[in-house]
Amino acid sequence: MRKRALVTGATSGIGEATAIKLADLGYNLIITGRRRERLTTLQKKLELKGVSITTLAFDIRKKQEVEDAWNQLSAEELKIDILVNNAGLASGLDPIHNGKLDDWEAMIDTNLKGLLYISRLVSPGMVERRSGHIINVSSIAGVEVYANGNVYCASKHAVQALTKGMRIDLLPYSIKVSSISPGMVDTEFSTVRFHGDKKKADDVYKDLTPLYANDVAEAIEFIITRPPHVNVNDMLLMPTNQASATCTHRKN
Ligand code: NDP
Ligand code: 8X3
Repeated sequence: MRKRALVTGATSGIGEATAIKLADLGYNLIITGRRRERLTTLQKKLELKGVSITTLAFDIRKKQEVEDAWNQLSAEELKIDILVNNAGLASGLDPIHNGKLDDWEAMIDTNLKGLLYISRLVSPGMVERRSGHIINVSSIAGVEVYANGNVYCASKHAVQALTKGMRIDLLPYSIKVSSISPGMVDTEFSTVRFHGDKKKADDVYKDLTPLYANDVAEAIEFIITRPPHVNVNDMLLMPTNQASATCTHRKN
């Protein structure tokens, strides 16, 4: 029987690439995000690979929406082997004294509370079955702090702490918990961070070769294909042109 994975934030970037990778590996999938049409388009594309795809459109910040979506799943669909907690964003890049409360709430509610809502729903089934693997998409921002990254970095540091906490709590049930911490990945991330300012977003990746979403999906493939006795606790994955959160090598 095919295994099933749930990928949050599959409507673009790392989540979409991971969903494609998991479908190629033969996983049935539950894919989530707010943009319903994108989920449907991806569903049609992935079903051609012969796997079963369930789409759930909800705003992960809204506890009731998450629970209502979860309650739509069949008993079969509730058996989730792999959870990829990927949905997340940076909103704004301002010093702490100028930060926008709406940006801060969006990041904390999505990156932290959203991840918790989903994990709270999925993990009891894993505990019951004594198996499963949770992969939290963290960031170099969960390892380092950079100027004006304050709340985004705090949210990803919290993801790192939660990953460690989950690993300890789920240890008796043979459930693996991993995080992956990428540096710059060219997705919609920077366009979202700069509230749609494409020029500012493009400048982030200017004159260097960033990671692409598929690079992260391939790393997630590595993490989930280790033998049962091996767990990757955290994988820090950087572009060759980036040595740390703030140290990049640009061609010009
Ligand atoms: P994208 O903006 O391309 O993708 C973000 C995904 O998260 C989308 O599918 C989006 O779906 C979903 N999402 C965001 N907010 C919500 C919400 N409120 N409810 C439901 N889904 C939501 O960015 P990335 O692929 O780059 O980001 C994926 C993860 O990777 C994030 O956690 C990010 O912090 C992390 N990351 C990114 C890096 C980068 O440089 N790009 C580097 C390190 C980590 P929709 O809008 O349809 O709701
Ligand atoms: C995204 C990468 O460097 O903008 O998490 O924090 S960075």
